[in-house]
Amino acid sequence: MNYLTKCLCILVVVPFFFTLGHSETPATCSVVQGLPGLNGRDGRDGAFGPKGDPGERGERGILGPPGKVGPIGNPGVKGNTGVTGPTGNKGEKGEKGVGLPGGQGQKGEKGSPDVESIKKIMALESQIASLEKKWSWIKSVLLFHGVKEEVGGKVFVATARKENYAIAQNICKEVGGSLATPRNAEENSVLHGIISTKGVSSAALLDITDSQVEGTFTYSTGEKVIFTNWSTGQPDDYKNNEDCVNMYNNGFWNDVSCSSKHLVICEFQ
Ligand SMILES: [Ca+2]
Ligand SMILES: [Ca+2]
Repeated sequence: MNYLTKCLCILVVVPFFFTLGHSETPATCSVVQGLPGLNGRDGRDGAFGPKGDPGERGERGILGPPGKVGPIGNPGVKGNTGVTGPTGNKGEKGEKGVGLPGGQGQKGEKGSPDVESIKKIMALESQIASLEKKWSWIKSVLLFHGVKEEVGGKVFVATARKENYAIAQNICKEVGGSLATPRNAEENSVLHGIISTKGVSSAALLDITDSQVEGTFTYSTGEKVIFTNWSTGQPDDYKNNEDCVNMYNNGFWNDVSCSSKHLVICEFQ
């Protein structure tokens, strides 16, 4: 019996069996035990069921890739002016620029003399005033005593006073001169001429001394004398107390005590 025959027998016998089973008189039928059939094919898919309830919210997924750049939006409303920021640091010094020469300026006003010129003028005015004073004094000396002699660039002026060396020096210094001091034979002769008019016993002090080093005569400036006209036997430093010098009315010199008083004759140059 092939497979198809077996299937047909089963389809015929089984319904018949059930029919007999419900009758009041059981029928008899020989039953032939067949072989088990093969598994049938899968049935058709059923209809779709109703939509289920939404599931619980899942965990946040990983950030996806950036999307495309969207279109440019409309410009926003202009904001308020912000607060002024702090002053920035000073920038570095720039390079020296090259400027164009400027135009010629306007003519300036007449200026005043500079300070140095004013000082020189004031100094000259002071000197002139001093010379005028000195000249006035000389004229008065000449007016009252009438004795003056000029030799080279030097002028000898005799006073009527007799003083010691220190006072005689001051008298002449106060009027801008110094004690008479012949530095050559010609000056010595001129001074001699003045003294000779004052009497045979007259003598005039000279601006010469050996008070620093005995026997070494110098002018009051400290310079060593360059001309002398000592009288015979002089200088003798009599009693070790003769450090000043005078001129006799014969024109010769003698060392004398500085405290002794003699004619005061000044010289100017
Ligand atoms: Ca002496
Ligand atoms: Ca002497």
